Amino acid sequence: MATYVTACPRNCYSTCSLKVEVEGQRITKVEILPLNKATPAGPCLKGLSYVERVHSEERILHPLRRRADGCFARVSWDEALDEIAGKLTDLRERFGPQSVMYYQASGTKGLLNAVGANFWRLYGGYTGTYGDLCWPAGLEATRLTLGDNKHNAPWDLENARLIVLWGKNPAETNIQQMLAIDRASESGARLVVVDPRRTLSAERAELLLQPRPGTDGALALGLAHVLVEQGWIDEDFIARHVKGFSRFEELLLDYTLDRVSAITDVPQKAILRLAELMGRVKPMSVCAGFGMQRYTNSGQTMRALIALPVITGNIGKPGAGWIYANLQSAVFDLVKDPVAFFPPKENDGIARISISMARLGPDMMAQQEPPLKMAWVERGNPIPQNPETHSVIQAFRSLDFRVVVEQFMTDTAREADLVLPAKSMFEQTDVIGAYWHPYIQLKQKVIRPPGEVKPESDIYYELASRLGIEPELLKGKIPEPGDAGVELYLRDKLRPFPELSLERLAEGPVMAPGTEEVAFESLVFPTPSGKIELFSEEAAGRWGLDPLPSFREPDESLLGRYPLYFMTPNTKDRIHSQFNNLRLIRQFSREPRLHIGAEDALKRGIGDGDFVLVFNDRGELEMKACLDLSLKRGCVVVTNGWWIGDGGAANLLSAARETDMGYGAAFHDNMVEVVKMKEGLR
Ligand SMILES: Nc1nc2c(c(=O)[nH]1)N[C@H]1C(S)=C(S)[C@@H](COP(=O)(O)OP(=O)(O)OC[C@H]3O[C@@H](n4cnc5c(=O)[nH]c(N)nc54)[C@H](O)[C@@H]3O)O[C@H]1N2
Ligand SMILES: Nc1nc2c(c(=O)[nH]1)N[C@H]1C(S)=C(S)[C@@H](COP(=O)(O)OP(=O)(O)OC[C@H]3O[C@@H](n4cnc5c(=O)[nH]c(N)nc54)[C@H](O)[C@@H]3O)O[C@H]1N2
Ligand SMILES: [Mo]
Repeated sequence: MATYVTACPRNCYSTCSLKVEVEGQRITKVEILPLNKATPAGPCLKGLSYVERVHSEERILHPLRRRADGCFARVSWDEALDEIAGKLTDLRERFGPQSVMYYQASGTKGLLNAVGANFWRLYGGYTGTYGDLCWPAGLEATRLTLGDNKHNAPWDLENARLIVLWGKNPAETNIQQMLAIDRASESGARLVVVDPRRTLSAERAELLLQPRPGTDGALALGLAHVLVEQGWIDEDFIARHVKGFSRFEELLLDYTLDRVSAITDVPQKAILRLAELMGRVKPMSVCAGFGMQRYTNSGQTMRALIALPVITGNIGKPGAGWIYANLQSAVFDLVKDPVAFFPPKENDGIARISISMARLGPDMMAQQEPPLKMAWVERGNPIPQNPETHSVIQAFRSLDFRVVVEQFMTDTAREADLVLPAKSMFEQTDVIGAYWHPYIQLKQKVIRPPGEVKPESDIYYELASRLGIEPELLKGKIPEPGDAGVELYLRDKLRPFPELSLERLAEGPVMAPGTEEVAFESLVFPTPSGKIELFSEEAAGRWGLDPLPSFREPDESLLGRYPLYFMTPNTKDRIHSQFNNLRLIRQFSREPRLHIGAEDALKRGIGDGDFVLVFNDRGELEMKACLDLSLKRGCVVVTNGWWIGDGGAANLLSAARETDMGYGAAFHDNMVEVVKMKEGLR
């Protein structure tokens, strides 16, 4: 038996350091490696299920070709790669390289992910995507306000005396943050949650505010109104470091307690209580999740939220801050997010067309000159995960040729002509960062890829040689197949950072060079004015928005066509569409359920376990109802990530729509009706 140090590369805050035990070519145990100060305990349920996931009999181990009858049959790598190279050559000649779409998403972190784009550039260009499904409205709001996306180290939360979890549910999505919250609570810190659902994270909170979805901007402005009125602000901090406070103060006049209470459906008393805590208890950390930044008004919402730690002077101090995204470990990126998500400039030297991640389906179908003919998908499952699933399916079906690189037969892989088997996290070495803690980590290869699995970098290398691309051109861009090639590639990327040698990383996590454990401690803000910008000309210039973070009702509730907010949060049982096919996970999460409150259920004659139809004008889902007293009236919930075959693919109901800034996806701006299915319909 051998033990290795590695790290989990899933798209998750925690990005845990792990220790794995290996016997022969089998992973036998996955444990936490407590050297990472942010992830001292764990692993989560998914971490425990890796033992099953890697060796699952459902894993795709060979290239598969769709036959004329629609079934998949095993083909050799030579057949698969020859066919792809033939298509690529033909399409480039007839329509140009941009007739091929390269789609990649959040399946795994790593420096080697860049190899894909390197290949497609060498191919001569491609159609790519801009924006992101996850968090860019909040990233852009933070960049506009504070100048940079960074926050205090996760363990610093213990120093907070007031913790506000706003639209974040770490008990399910960032379990180690709950450890810091526990330690803070033991020494007397106060905990408040703002979420339309009474989440697992709210169990220990002294106060839960349940705003109507999408109205958090108004709530934040109402809180700021009370803070200013009561003099609970840090005037000295504001005078030195804040731009636009007097105009912000004027804006607040409109957000009186009674108006805000009416908009948000939060009792005035609760708003006053939270304002008083924010005004009197210091230091305060506002831990903002991603929930409220996936609406059509989200960027402005997030700007209004950031104003709360700003006007109370809770920036640049231990235990304080705006805890949203910590990109301090993104040292390898030349431009830090969110700018990285913006559409590439016309003249960036690469013949590239870029379409919106949020409007993937409609934009794929709308593309002309050249029209899309082929798609290559890796590290993503866009059919259930991108908005407007039916249009994504239609767009994929309208192509001539589809390649999906996958570990499992997902909804997207099922649409492919060729499915290529993908590596797991244990089968190729890579270097990964994180977006919550500041560590850089080595994700080690600890077993050989099973069956005929090849890492993407090998697949690209072999395709490149089939396309006649000179090996000279691949240097530093696509590693030679095999471990030595990968090592060379990684050493090259690490060269500018002597503290990040592969040897050092093999011992455990290393804090990124230049990490500030207390972010913005120097009170330098890289905004145009050098100050924190509550008034942002860039917000107006770039996004056509009010330079102040004024509140606007989200599109769908403005329309008022359907009565129920359709919420699709994450769950402890999955990372988005991954893990749910495993036996361990199925024991916790067998089938999708429509969670609905008692009042909304009674009104519709729905009982617990009844089959219901959830619908709007974009689609419908059929599933069992689960009566749930933790929900705000008017809200129903299906966790996202179910596959179409499970009957719970939430994006069948969402609209392909962008957020007001940052090119995010406004999935959550989604309203539905629910009816009980008539007996006999099932
Ligand atoms: N176990 C697990 N962990 C994960 C993931 C996972 O899928 N599973 N995914 C990872 C990824 S990629 C992400 S992006 C993060 C997400 O991490 P979180 O942001 O913590 O999770 P979400 O479920 O997206 O949203 C958080 C909360 O926002 C609430 N919410 C929705 N709309 C509103 C609103 O209008 N106002 C307010 N105040 N709250 C609202 C939801 O009820 C939910 O409880 O988690 C990461 N960690
Ligand atoms: N309605 C609704 N929709 C949402 C959300 C929501 O809250 N509500 N959340 C959104 C968010 S925050 C996110 S981040 C996205 C996530 O959506 P995606 O980025 O599409 O992520 P996953 O669903 O995790 O799918 C990743 C796929 O990558 C595969 N994979 C894993 N490792 C590798 C690898 O090394 N190589 C290859 N080739 N494949 C690999 C996995 O098997 C999996 O099928 O979903 C978004 N969709
Ligand atoms: Mo995400």
